[in-house]
Amino acid sequence: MKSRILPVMAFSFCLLYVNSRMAVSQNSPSGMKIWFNHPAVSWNDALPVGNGSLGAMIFGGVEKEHLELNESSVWTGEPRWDANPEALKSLPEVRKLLFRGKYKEAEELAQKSILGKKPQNPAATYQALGDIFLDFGPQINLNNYRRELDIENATASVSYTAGQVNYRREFFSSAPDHAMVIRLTADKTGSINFTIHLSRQGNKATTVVTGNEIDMSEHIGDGIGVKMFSRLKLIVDGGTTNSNGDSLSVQKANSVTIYLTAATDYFGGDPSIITKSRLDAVTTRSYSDIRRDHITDYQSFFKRVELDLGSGDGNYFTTDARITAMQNGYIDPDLIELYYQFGRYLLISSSRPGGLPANLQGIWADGLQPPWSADYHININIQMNYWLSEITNLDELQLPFIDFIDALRPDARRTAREVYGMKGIVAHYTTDPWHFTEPTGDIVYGMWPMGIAWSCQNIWDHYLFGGDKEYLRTKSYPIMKEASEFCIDWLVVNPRTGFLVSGPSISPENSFKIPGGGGNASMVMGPAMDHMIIRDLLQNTIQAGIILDVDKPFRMKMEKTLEKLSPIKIGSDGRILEWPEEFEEPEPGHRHMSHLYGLHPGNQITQHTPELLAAARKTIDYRLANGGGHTGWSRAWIINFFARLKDGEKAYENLLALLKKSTMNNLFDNHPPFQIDGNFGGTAGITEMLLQSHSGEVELLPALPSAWGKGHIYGLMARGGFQVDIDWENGKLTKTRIISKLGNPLKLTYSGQFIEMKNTDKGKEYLFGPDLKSLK
Ligand code: FUC
Repeated sequence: MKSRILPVMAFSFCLLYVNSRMAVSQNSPSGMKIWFNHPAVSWNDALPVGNGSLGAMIFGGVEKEHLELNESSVWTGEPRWDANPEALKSLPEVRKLLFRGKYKEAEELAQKSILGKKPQNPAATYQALGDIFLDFGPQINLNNYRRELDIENATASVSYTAGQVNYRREFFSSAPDHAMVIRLTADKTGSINFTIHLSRQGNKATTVVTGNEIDMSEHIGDGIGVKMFSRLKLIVDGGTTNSNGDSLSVQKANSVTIYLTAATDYFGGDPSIITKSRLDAVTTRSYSDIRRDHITDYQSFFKRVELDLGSGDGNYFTTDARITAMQNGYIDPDLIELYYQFGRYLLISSSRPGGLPANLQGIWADGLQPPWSADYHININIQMNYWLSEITNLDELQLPFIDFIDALRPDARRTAREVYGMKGIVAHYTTDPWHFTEPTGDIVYGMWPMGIAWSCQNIWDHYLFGGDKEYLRTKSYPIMKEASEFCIDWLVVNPRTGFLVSGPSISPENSFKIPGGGGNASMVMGPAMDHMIIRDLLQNTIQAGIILDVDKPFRMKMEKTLEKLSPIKIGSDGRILEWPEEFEEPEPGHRHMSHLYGLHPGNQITQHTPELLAAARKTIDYRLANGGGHTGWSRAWIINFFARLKDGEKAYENLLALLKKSTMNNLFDNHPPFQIDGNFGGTAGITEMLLQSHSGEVELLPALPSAWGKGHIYGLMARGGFQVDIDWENGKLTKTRIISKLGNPLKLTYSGQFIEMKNTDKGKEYLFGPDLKSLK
């Protein structure tokens, strides 16, 4: 494989290199392409495509191509009730012990009598759908190899020259046609020869070859799980096709198009029928029509936002080279643009209305037992998955998350009633497509009843950005109301302070040293984050009730509760208190920063609460000084924190750290292992640096770093239904265009300037200059 010599202009760029093999460039800028000059060395290096539910990781092997397939509902397990029958009667005792500071005793009792046990072996888990292997046999005189993902069109390709023939493979997963599509071409007729397999790890699937079709099915999880079915069909132009056992062989073809459809019985229906009707439909259409419709569909989401941060040489090099260069200090604004849009690409490819939400790995998981079962952790991870959806103009893509939380309600109502004897709905740190909500696992992560309450912040935002009152009435408000009902029943008076506190509960996954010795504990009466989440929830539910003009008595009850809810406290060292008392911290650089929820994604700590803002600053500086931000999602959250602290330099510094320390060569976020929340949180963080609207006004360029002297971002959304375009030069606003989608009043601020428009006209655009004076 011969590689291109480095263009002189990028010499300085290459000085940063240790590994010349990667220093391959091209004449045109990469733009919105992630590309490599070698096949994937592992799953983490492969390239993701997806249509919201059906996806693949493409490895790009020349002699042997591998696509690891995923379908978002391929889950083992089943609906179960694993609640601890002792919980209801043990709760008061646990609370008493905690109020008396008997942390160890309280945890032993709660672990034994409140937390249930989920079957661990096997645990319900998300699994890969299967694998497509294309065996092309030995290739000679290999040259010009290129593997790329074009996130402008959501298409991937592999191209190379072998034996004087130029070969090309194109891949995409079409949402309109519910099919994965692979197109093989060559610039010499009769040159395409390969054998194709469709298989599944674990060797329990049944594969049947009929004509030019391979069908694969399995009732996964040894019958405890979904029934899955997938169909692969070849449309071959020229040459011959033969079946040999469980594979098909194609000889001397001019071109081949491969279609794959897949489904499970998770949403009901017979997957063999669903896949057949989809396959029959797509194979009657021409490849060019299918490709055109796929791109049109995808771009209807992608093209809504455009980011330009200026340009550099890095744009001409392979993506892995650029990541290495950035790790060596090279500044590559185009790579940040690519990373930004990759976050949006991943959401469009892993979350579509009517489907399951993006899980811990979106839809892309390797094998039959991915980390954390690639489930739905709702103690930061899935909420973070959707932080970018509204602000980067992809609001429809949040609907699967809201539908999912809605679907938890029957179980969540039972958990509230039977585990705690309370009204409303409750869920804990994680769940899965079987919708379990009861408290399980270990205290340090399991004894936390705020999963749904937190998710309601995303749900309320969907209304604030879109203004869809009917959706609020029929979907969002009912969820928020029931979540509020639980929180009101859950809160108890702290006999020492008289305030209402939440507990037994934890500051997610963090511990403290028990005063006076006795080791570490994590469960208390009154972790700061719970109160911030509950304050948000009740305030938002009251607002929603006012907008819908419903439930006045219940609103008053919520008001009363808010008056007595334990306030945010600042400790003697000026930091926000994470727990009710100033405990020593065994892990001061802990990845979770739950007590900063009020700064982000909440809006209780803003420029309008300067004392709390200063305390939040101290809190984040302390975390970072002790090694904080060491997981991808944790670093992504820190970018959002510094954006909300209006510190563009620190936000930028942490963005570079995210790319240098927690991003793989294919731009996947690295927890480690691969975890998608960091990608989504990173894109949300960049957006928060350029536009904010959480504290009652639309704020332009709140945290613009000096590194981004000139640029623009178009098509962002702000609460109140404002679409915002921003241009800047020399680090200063030059102009902004604001379209009022809902006709709401507009409060606009930039660099200390402020204007207010008591009325805006629905659909009308408003242009403002750097002084916020109207340009019209
Ligand atoms: C929470 C986090 C971990 C990981 C897991 C999926 O438990 O604390 O870091 O992200 O979710």
